[in-house]
Amino acid sequence: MPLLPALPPGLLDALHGVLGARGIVTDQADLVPHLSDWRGLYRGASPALLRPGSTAELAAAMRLLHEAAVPVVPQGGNTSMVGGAMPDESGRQVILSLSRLNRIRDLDPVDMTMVAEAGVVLKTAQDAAAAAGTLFPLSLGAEGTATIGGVLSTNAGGNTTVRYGNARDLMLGLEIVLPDGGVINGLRRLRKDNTGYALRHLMVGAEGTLGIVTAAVLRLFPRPRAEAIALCAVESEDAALALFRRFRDRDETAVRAFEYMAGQGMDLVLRHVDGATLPLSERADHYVLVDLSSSRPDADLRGLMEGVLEEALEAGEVLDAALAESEAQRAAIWRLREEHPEAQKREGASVKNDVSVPVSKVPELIRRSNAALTALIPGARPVPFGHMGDGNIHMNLEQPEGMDAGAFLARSHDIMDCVNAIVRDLDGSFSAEHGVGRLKPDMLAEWRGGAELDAMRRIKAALDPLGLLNPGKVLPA
Ligand code: FAD
Ligand code: 2HG
Ligand code: ZN
Repeated sequence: MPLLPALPPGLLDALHGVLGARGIVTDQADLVPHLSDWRGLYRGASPALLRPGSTAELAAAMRLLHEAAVPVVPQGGNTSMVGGAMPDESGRQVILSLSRLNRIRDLDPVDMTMVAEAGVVLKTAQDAAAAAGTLFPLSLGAEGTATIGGVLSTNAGGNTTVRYGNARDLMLGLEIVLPDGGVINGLRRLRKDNTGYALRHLMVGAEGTLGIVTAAVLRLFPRPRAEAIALCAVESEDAALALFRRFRDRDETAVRAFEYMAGQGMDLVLRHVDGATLPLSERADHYVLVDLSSSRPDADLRGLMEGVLEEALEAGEVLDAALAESEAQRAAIWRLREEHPEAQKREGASVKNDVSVPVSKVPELIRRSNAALTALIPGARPVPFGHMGDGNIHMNLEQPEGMDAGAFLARSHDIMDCVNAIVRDLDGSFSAEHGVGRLKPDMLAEWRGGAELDAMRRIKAALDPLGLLNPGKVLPA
């Protein structure tokens, strides 16, 4: 296959000139991991992967690509659940990897800020914060691979949104390279900064369609000095919500995560994940993981946990509970939750619905969706789980045992429509935290049509008039 078939002659040499040999990959064998996504939904083609080593190199490369009108797909850890970082099949779209922009430029425990480049892996940022005696609280299953650029560009949520907010809430400033190579140096570590339009917030959640995030000022928090974690079997979805309210009413600031898991999903984890065991006396249809933390060393979180669970046991909401007694038990309980996506994948084909509703409506969402989905595809297995404390449930559906995976996936749109109809009825959203990507632009058109979509299109046209940044993502064609 000829190299860079679709790139104008001379561009490759010019890119070599600004990026150097390490900064450009054209060998198709080396591109393979960048051409398919975690879910296996898409397989793209690309003439080249660019790996700039600095913001200046990236800006120079963007200028060249802009002059040549070559489309660019930004890619961080490539853990997108909606094909956001995938090039299309045309072979014309260049992939821009931020992997070499991986320095933590600064960490200030007085300002409680960290300046991290886009390619810093989320876990590395968490570890750097911890090493400085602080906390960077964003936490999600893909944190060993997902990057700071990716989590900001998707406005990722994860497990701790209930307490710390989502990625947007954890960002104070951004360095951005625009589609024409212009650089916005907005790395201000200010809590107050009302200077014109907040362009930094426009980039968060834009999924690489408006600009490239090259570095960010992130907020840090005091590190936890007391923790208590429990896995509970609960009587129903309503009981799970009632338990959340009990904790919140007692001490709102203590709840770091409150995660719901259906029995079906836990069964899959226990079946597919090596060493996974249930620390409860028997299987249940509903579980919650309660994670409490405080920066006060004298906070009696164990007392809080035991007190609330006792009340909930008496009320019949909680059926059984296991409190972690050690770091190993804490990790084992979290593993039961975090392995849900992998266990579902190992079981077979599944369709994901990353939806949110007002917290009060989560039980109704789960109950109605379960009923509607099993009526739609008899034998299919609803696997709702996720971030109950912030209203975001992954209302996923696992294929019926023995059904052909292709035949099941052919029903994907029916399945998503089925859940979305309920979500709409409950005043929710079709994309809570994973984004729109390549999978859901049609939904965006349907849900956010009229003036809202029109305003989005005008913003896109103003910042990227040639439509070169991540084409085919977020906005419908
Ligand atoms: P990528 O997948 O590489 O890219 C995501 C999007 O951002 C793409 O549109 C890409 O073009 C754009 N992009 C990437 N970097 C930049 C940049 N520097 N500038 C501009 N645009 C950029 N998500 C959650 O919110 N909560 C979860 O709990 C969660 N759990 C997950 C668990 C698993 C097992 C997996 C596989 C994924 C999970 N995700 C979750 C989804 C995913 O991890 C997040 O969307 C994450 O933010 C993506 O980061 P990334 O670096 O992999 O980005
Ligand atoms: C999680 O919360 C992720 O584990 C992935 O957002 C959800 O697999 C999913 O649907
Ligand atoms: Zn999630």
